[in-house]
Amino acid sequence: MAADGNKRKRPNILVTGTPGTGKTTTSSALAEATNLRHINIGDLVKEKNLHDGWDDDLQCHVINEDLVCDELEDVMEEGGNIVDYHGCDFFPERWFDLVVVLQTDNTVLYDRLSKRGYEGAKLSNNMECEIFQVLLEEAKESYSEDIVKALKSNNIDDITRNVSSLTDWIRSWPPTS
Ligand code: DAT
Repeated sequence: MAADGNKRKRPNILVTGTPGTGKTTTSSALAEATNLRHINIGDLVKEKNLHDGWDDDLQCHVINEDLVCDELEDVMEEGGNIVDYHGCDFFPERWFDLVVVLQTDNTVLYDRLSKRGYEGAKLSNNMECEIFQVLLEEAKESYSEDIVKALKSNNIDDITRNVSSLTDWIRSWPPTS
């Protein structure tokens, strides 16, 4: 557990994974089930201009990690947040009590990203990211391994099961031992 975890009345959870693995779908269902606050970092960056412009090659905003961390510090200290982002190495380690890494089989993910309009380098970069388990490795390097949990997200049943087990985990907060 994170060093500050016991002080929080409600836990902070990071939901990460390659784009298309179901972070936003899972996080919003989990927030609804538990009344925790869903923070979609991509949306926050756009709304509050926490970026350094648009990257034409990667077709996304260049996130300003310092501005994002400053923006979230108070709310994270309070607890009760589900943070949804396809990266995890720049947040302070102390923020999170659980880090969930969603994973999707290649053929399923390929279809989801194609439907979303990804093509060319953007599509292949994201497929490689999933094949090489980049987010799982990044999570294990950035957080204590005992709070990192990899969950399959291939179909609706997986979402239902994941939301249900994470809801149980949140309801039993704080841990007794
Ligand atoms: P992310 O936030 O990781 O980019 P998303 O939640 O926006 O992913 O989902 C991308 C698309 O895939 C969206 O149309 C919902 C669908 N999807 C995600 N996870 C799924 C799952 N486990 N089963 C079925 N569809 C899923």
